[in-house]
Amino acid sequence: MRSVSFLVATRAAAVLGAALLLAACSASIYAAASTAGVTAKVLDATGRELGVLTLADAGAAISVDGTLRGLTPGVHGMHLHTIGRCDGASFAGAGAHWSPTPKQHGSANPAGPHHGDLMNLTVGADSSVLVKMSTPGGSLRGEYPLLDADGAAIVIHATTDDYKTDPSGNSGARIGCGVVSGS
Ligand SMILES: [Cu+2]
Ligand SMILES: [Zn+2]
Repeated sequence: MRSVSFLVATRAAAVLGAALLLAACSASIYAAASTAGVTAKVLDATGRELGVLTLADAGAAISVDGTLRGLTPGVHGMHLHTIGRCDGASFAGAGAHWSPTPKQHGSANPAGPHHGDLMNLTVGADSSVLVKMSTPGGSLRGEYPLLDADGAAIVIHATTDDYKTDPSGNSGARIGCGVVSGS
């Protein structure tokens, strides 16, 4: 009798252990799917890769991090645009700036900014720039989701964003584009 109840207890512990292992596995899969692996591979108009940027939820904002190379030295505007496409002449497929609320462009605009308005990139003489910034609001998939049905793209412009001229800060042509994607 003692040995039978010991056996039952052992089997129960084994089942419990398996259940905990399963729970741990599905929890880590869920975490990976919900918070990691959202990136944008940025290409120029000729299809040359400029770098990969990583996007992540950061409070009531989205962080954008990475390194870009092969850009013209100087200052370039950069924004999240509202459609996850980089096709068309001058990457027109990316659409306008991501703006889930009715705002105008720019942090220096009293009626702004768009959620997709980022800081200017200052590209050094070596043609590279370290990107470390965040959006003024929104989230990847929570409130004001960036990753809605039509996705999003990150766009780099030829010249400086003045942070106030609607709709795109007078930042010139679109010279780089990356579709935001991830599981
Ligand atoms: Cu833009
Ligand atoms: Zn804008």
